[in-house]
Amino acid sequence: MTTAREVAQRIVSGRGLPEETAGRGRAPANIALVKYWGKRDEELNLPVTGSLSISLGPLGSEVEVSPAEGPHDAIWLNSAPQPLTGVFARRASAYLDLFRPAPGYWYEVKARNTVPTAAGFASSASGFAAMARALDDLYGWGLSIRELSVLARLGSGSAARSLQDGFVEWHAGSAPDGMDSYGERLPAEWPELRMGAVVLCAAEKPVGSREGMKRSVETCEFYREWPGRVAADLAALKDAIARKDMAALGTVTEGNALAMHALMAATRPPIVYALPETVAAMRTVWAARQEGLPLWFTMDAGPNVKLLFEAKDEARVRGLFPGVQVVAPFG
Ligand code: 2P0
Repeated sequence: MTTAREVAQRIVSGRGLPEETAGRGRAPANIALVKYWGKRDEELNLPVTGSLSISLGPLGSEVEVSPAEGPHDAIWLNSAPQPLTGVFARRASAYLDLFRPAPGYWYEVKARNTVPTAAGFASSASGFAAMARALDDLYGWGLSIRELSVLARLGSGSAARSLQDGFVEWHAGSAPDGMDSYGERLPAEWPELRMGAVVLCAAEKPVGSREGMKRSVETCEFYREWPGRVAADLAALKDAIARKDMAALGTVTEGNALAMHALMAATRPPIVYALPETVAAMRTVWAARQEGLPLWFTMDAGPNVKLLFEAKDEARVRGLFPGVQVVAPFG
């Protein structure tokens, strides 16, 4: 048995009701303000550091899981059957392997993203969080948010942060089995906060984040500085959130993203996700801020830019970035 299956079975065995005909779950996408980049355990997706994200409310994933006839899983994404050899179906089936009651037991999975595909918010995080919820519903396990977060993490690290709305901190934990590595919501509301997605390039990224972060841990000589930087950024960000200090939140968020991209650039071979358009967008933000607009950005493992600002400044932000898709994380 793999370690991941052993951990999953430890959480769910002995629980549950007779299987339903289908289980359903939904989960929000999340954008990290302090980023996750690097694992201490690749099979269990255990991170080197904690991270902190904001969930995107209704934007995310919905998943329905039901037992199937076989002789293989049937995986659907946005109403389209997925080829079994494709990345999406292979990752979904590998995740289902953690839960099958017996070998040769098959599932049908219908996944739907409630994020416009080109919005730049799509991620595996909401998909695996919704899948964990759908399995919990199918089997009636009645798991806690913390247990669901651990299960979702086994599918994708950042999925640990997609079980709740609002600000969610993923505790790195230290246990070898990862039972203390889960997402927890901060007791904070910030209704005026807005996040904007600026899509600059929808093409597939040259290096996936799974491969990229592994490469950084192994070859980037500055990686040893990263845990200390993240610890300081997490403390400063939690303080900014508690005080609803937009400038402090923006400063920490933008600086942390740039530090992560510096790590990527110093990885061997180097990983540079920014395109000329990315740098131009960054300069637009800096110039606007110089002129008094409280606007900051963050970037993930790709060339697109996400903006952070407050509702009162939305019109000015739209003026600068006409195609921006704006989300109100607190509804
Ligand atoms: C994050 N990223 O904190 C960071 C910032 C990308 C850059 O989490 O291998 O898809 O499934 O654990 O969660 C993307 O990594 O990686 C990610 P796995 P995941 O949002």
